[in-house]
Amino acid sequence: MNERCKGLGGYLVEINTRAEQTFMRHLMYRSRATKEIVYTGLTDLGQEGHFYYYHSKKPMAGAYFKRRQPDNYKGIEHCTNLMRWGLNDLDCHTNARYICEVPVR
Ligand SMILES: [Ca+2]
Ligand SMILES: [Ca+2]
Repeated sequence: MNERCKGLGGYLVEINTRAEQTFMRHLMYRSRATKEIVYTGLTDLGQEGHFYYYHSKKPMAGAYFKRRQPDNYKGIEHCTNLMRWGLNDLDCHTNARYICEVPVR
């Protein structure tokens, strides 16, 4: 999915502030994607429990998880999806949509 974002000149979205996360969530709900699973660019693929932005490799800052997440359910949840009350970690092989962030030139 990050490759698809690269094709657009961007990368998987990096949520850097609570306001940005709220904005993303509103976009998602406005597009009626409420039932959709939508990936963000946060992952802990490098080291379990240490979430970072897939594109910039910087540690997670500003974004927030929902209650009781991340739970690394079944030990295979290393990607994240945007939910109403915060982020959730989920299996990176989940068939889902994703948000690309494209810098303005
Ligand atoms: Ca994990
Ligand atoms: Ca989870």
